[in-house]
Amino acid sequence: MNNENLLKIAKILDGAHDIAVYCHTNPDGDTIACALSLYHALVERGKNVDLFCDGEIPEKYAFLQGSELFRLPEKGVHEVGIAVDCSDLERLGGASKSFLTSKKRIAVDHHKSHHPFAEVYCVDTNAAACAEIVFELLDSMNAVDDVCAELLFAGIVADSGCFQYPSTTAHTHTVAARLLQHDFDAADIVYRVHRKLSPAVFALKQRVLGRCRYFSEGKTAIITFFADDFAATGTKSADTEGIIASVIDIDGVEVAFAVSEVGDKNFKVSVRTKSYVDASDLASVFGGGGHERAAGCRLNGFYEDVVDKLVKAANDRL
Ligand SMILES: [Mn+2]
Repeated sequence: MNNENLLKIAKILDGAHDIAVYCHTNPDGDTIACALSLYHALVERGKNVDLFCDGEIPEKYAFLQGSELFRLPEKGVHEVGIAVDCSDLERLGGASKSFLTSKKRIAVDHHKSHHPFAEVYCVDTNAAACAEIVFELLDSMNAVDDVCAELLFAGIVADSGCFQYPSTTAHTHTVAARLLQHDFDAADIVYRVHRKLSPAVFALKQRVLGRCRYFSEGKTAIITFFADDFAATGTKSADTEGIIASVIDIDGVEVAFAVSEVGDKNFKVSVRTKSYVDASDLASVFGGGGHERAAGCRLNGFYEDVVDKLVKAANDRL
């Protein structure tokens, strides 16, 4: 991490009165937590702060203090604009114009694909969550209080899969340990951010996991979300998130596919691999991509043909 840039950012924020904080589109727990902790810390210091996000805050994050204060991007020039967890200008969506009108522009991010778009930026690609970097920033300003600690902890839990993804480092745990010295209910945050699910999503999970299919002598497993499943449970495609984790966790399974029927003969496929198959390479067979252990692609055709193609691609790599 570039501490010099972090100190520079702290100085700019300290000297400014009128600040706008920007999240990325389809906001996740990390970008929301970073923005809200900055908001809280800066307001505590008497700053005038606006929170902008081109997109709705997911219901699960509505409990975070200040989440109701996000507004859609609007006109108005701020002294300083700071974007959190955004890898490039496009990630700000409709808020990019507003960001560009800020007199001074700052970015704090942790994406490997970060493409510099701000005058002053701090990017640490080793951070499991952008919240780790925002912690360093606020800590250098002596601004981390109980509210900031709770928010930043939520951001880290969200982006590290509750300290489970390979991106989790000793530094992630060190920051978490510092945050846990504050007064907030960490177990409650873990429940709300990482484990909580609605009865509707539980019903969806129950239907779909009950029909899990095995191939390649148990090394490949496929679950399928048919349009009927969404209709019967009152859920939508976005609710499938995370369900595949239960499938790749099965002992012996090396490749897991979650196939979602998103249209007529149109399927969205999530790929997870356990130890030696490259998920992004597998997804690339069908024009998709992603990371080594998690990737995605889209396939058209009859359902059984889609399954055959996926199983064959998996077999070629097992
Ligand atoms: Mn992030």
